[in-house]
Amino acid sequence: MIGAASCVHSASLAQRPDSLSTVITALAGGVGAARLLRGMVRAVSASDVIAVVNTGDDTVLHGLYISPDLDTVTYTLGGLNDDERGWGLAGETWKVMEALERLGGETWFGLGDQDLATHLYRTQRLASGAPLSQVTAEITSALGVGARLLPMSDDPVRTRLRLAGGPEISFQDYFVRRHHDVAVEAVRFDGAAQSRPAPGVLDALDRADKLVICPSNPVVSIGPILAVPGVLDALSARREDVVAVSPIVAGAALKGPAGRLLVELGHGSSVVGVARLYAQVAATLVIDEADAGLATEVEATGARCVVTPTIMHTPEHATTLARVVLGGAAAPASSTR
Ligand code: FO1
Repeated sequence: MIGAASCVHSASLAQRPDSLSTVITALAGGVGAARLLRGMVRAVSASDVIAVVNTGDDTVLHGLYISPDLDTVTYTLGGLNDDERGWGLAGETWKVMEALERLGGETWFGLGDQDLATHLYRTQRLASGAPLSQVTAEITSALGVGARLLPMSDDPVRTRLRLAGGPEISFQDYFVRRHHDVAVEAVRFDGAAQSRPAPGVLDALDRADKLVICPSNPVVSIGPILAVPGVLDALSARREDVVAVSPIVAGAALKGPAGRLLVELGHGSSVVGVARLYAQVAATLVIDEADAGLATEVEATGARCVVTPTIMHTPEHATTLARVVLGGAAAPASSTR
């Protein structure tokens, strides 16, 4: 496999002929994934896109079940998200948080007034016995999302981080409360071994024409999805059809702690470290032009390397990137959401 293909410039992929109705299954974390998925549903029919979304970040606060990555992807594909913040809803107000602060309640995790409706709805539906996958389908349908979003599992899987020389904490404690500004020595996915893929997940991996690993944190966003029994095997079996997009550009993550975590956990903060982490599951790694000098090292890991601009400043940039990632093999937009 090593050296089987030389480094490919994005233009040569984009010249491939289009084909109608190419089903794409993407593994997705939060903001970076949401942006690429928004590009995908502009590049192909939204109904041809399935996203398997990380739920390792999920948490219960104030008695409410919060599923941040599902909500970030849902709001972005529904055209409702706050683009600058990346998470939450555009035009959000924070009156409930202000009132909670006056009471001395916990406000380190910002829940906007409109966003709270999502968590209220989800919590009530889960309490009445509906699985997360069913509730997700209800929410995405109500918010006009054309793509199919699947939680990685209906069972609880929780990302836990052990701080260097310190305690083990929850993902949101690490990410939001401590601003991911603390050293981590280990990560584990509590409950993963007992979990089952949500209905439709393995089928989506088996049957997709193309599979994409979105530019999400390989350790704490994609890692939990791969930890659900059956997912790693299903993806490895499709390795030749899997394209991963590096979330690392010029040695650092554009957003969040991916760069820092990769270093702390011994993988190194470069596209080469990302290529090594995905060696078993992805035959192709898309890297940014800023990292073109590392393409040969990426290919030495056994991956085909595609060099292209990967920073999604605007939805148009995301659409261009999506077309490159899909190798031009997808139909032109029939949905422009
Ligand atoms: N991220 C923050 O940095 N601060 C917050 O207060 C915060 C609140 C929040 C509420 C709902 C939601 O769906 C997401 C929220 N996020 C917040 C984002 C989220 O915690 C992370 O971006 C993801 O878990 C990492 O992908």
